[in-house]
Amino acid sequence: MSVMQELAATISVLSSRGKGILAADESTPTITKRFQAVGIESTEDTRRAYREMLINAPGFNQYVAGVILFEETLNQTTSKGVPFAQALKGLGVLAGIKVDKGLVHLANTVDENVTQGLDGLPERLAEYKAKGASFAKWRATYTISATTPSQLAIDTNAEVLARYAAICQEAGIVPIVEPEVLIDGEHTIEQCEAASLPVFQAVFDALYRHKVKLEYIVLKPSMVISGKGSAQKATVAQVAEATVRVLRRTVPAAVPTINFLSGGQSSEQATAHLSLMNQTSNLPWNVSFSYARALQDYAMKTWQGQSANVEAAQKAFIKRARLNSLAAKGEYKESMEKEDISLVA
Ligand code: 5MM
Repeated sequence: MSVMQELAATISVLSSRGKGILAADESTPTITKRFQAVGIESTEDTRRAYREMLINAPGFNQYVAGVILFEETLNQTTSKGVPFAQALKGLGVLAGIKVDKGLVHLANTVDENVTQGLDGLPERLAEYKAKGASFAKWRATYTISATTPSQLAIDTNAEVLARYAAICQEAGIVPIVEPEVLIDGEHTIEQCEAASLPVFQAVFDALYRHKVKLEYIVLKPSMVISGKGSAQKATVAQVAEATVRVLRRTVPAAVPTINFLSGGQSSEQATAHLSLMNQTSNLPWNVSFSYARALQDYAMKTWQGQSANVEAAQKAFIKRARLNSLAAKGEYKESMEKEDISLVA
């Protein structure tokens, strides 16, 4: 298969309507923080058992087209001795891999970051591909304050995201391009809109400069939303409207699929926002999810690291996966939150 055929095959699965991506690629410090918050010890084995519990949830492949893994998980096997990527393949689900090496301070800025990990990326991609990964993920973050995001942070992160995406495509790996305007802060939705517009614009300028084929990327943006500490909480309708407005102004129709991150929203909010966006007419892209917390929070709390809780945790996970699958078609209703809809349709 040629590189272009590989990219086409992968993107056609990832952009399936009504399916999304499970982000299970928390680095060890991040998953440890999440586990500790609910009283679970973080060891190589608990992380493996937790992620195996998620991918073994009955019916999960009806709602999820791909799972982003952390390198540790890609190198692990399930309790049956099957490598994770192979276990996913058996379910008809694609394996992806977080390839960025995290955030570092961007020199000559005040508390802004750039994402690192380009050195040796082609070699790492070849290794990940041999292990079964067909797509990758790279996250850049931007903070909102009176002086940020700075033009320097916007330009630098856009350039790095585009270089990563070009390197992935050359290797036959579909890149998830993830610019995250962080929800932390007291900003209003208007301030978030004003910050998100140049961020997404710069990302697409850089993708163009680096000759990235937009037909073979997944865009994973943050939604346009009021800050966590804002006194003026934006409504679901305001978030859906502002997000669609910004994306229409910045994201070419050649991009097949936009899969949002949840970024610290509650599980219910992330689902409601996605569904309302999908009720907008004439969206040029598939609009779906690539959530970590909004898919996993209830499941993680329910699991508690106990095998006796696996079934209940899987039900909690499938409920969120199914509601988000409905939201990706604009068919979610708040009343569904109270229904026992965890069983496979
Ligand atoms: C923004 O984080 C991504 C989506 O997760 P949420 O839906 O919870 O916002 C997520 O894929 C993230 O990039 C990974 O968890 C890796 O994060 P770290 O902090 O471990 O690099």
